[in-house]
Amino acid sequence: MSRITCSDLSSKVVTAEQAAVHISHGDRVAMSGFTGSGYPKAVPGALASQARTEHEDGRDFAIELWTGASTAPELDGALAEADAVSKRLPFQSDPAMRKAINDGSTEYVDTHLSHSAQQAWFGFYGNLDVAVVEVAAILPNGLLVPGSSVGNSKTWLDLADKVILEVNSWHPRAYEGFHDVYYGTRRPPERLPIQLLEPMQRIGDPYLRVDPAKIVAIVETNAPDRNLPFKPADEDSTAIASHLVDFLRHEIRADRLPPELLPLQSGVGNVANAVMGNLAESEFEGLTAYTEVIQDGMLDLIDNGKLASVSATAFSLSAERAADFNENIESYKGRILLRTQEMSNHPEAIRRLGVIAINGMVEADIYGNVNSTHVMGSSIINGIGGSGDFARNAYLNFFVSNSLAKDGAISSVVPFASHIDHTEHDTQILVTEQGLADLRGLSPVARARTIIANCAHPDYRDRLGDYLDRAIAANPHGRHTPHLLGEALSWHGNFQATGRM
Ligand code: 0RQ
Repeated sequence: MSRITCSDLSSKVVTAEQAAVHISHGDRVAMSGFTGSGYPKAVPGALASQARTEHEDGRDFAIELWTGASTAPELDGALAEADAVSKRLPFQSDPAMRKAINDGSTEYVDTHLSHSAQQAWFGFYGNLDVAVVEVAAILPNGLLVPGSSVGNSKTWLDLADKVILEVNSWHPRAYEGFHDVYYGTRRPPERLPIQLLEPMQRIGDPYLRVDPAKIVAIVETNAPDRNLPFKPADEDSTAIASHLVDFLRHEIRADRLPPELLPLQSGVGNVANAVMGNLAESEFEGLTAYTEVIQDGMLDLIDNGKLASVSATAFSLSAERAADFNENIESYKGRILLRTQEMSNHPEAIRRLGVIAINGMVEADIYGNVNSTHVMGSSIINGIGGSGDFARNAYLNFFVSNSLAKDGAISSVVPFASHIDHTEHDTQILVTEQGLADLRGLSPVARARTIIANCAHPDYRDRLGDYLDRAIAANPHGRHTPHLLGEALSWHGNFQATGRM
């Protein structure tokens, strides 16, 4: 049965190539999609071909590209390879897009994921010309059923002058009822409190709305989401997960956490997935999650009954897990709710609910400043994503990483972070396979001693201790956060000069 049951809109169905013609050089184009889910599958490729033809004919063709978060090779990859993106925001993880950003051909505005929708509303990014949004179905009354992500789709549909819809029948039709789209957003000073008092509370509508007059094209597809495989948990990620879970037990014994914990947030990546795996084998019961992304590990926790419910904005599943979910979607109804990313990452909700946030990092310095985004201070990996939204507002926040990278040539604990996404004021608990540093309530030098002793790899521990001791000795009037300024970034310099820190 057709997924487009609105007779007024059926006449707008065209090919992806015909739809892409509505996008012009210089347009600001916002697309759906979050961590490889719910992004348009056909129009971006057609747009990339259009850009190549324009370039071959000697004309410029590039758009500004906004999304929810990361997408996939068919979107970020295709457009970056066609040299068709002048500016990108708010988050990406595609190798071709990353290369274009790092070689300076695409500008990148790396934004907190809770900020992107409101900053677009405030007009900080300029007028939005076109929205390209994937959905699972269009209802007879013109309302839209989202698929595997909500992300920023609501805002893009509201703000864009023109709308192109992709209706993807790969998403189960039974997605109807899995979403909560908040329509109470106002600009200051008219803003109201967000009345979200528990993770699964509905505060919006199950559907996306769109003004039918703005719809210029509808494209039908049947194509899977990106679906990345996960590495099986290795010794290091298992060690990180077990330090973290032991710490949660310790907090329960100290009466700082209830036995069913507080709502969990888990970032993207293999370590985050391994932590969920460890929880699945633990004694915890009745857990909840208020997070951005649902990875395989969270579905496993639901399946084995440990996790009662999850509020998120998107899935990010392996191909096998996505196929299994699509087949058994009915059994998850009422236990999974997908919200706009404005709400899944809302500081007010995160702080009120008391979320426990777990995110990956690239490196931390001895004082606890965390770099989540840049290699050697200059090259972006992905972006800050939601890590800042959650870390600053969480009840407890953890940053996790191996203590070494690149076969031991790099220490992930350094004298000074080469780029700072989360300042020492925001980071509470660092975890590596070596151990866990609880920084709550510690002054900078005490934090440094704890991080060096508990998290740094033994190969680098003595040198970090020596740096700290010499920094204290050299700064008789600067012993609060002492540094040797000429040496603070020398470890990164060593790596660039010799291939080892
Ligand atoms: O590079 O693949 O070339 O070897 O960085 O590192 O160890 O695989 O770690 O997959 O957990 O990702 C911070 C990137 C960690 C991720 C980051 C190199 C390492 C490897 C990846 P290779 P790992 P993970 C909610 C939360 C920001 C967004 C976020 C991230 C690559 O967690 O993007 O938190 N976070 N969102 O070799 C140089 C170091 C390094 C290093 C690792 N110290 N120096 N390179 N690498 N440490 C979700 C969303 O917001 C959508």
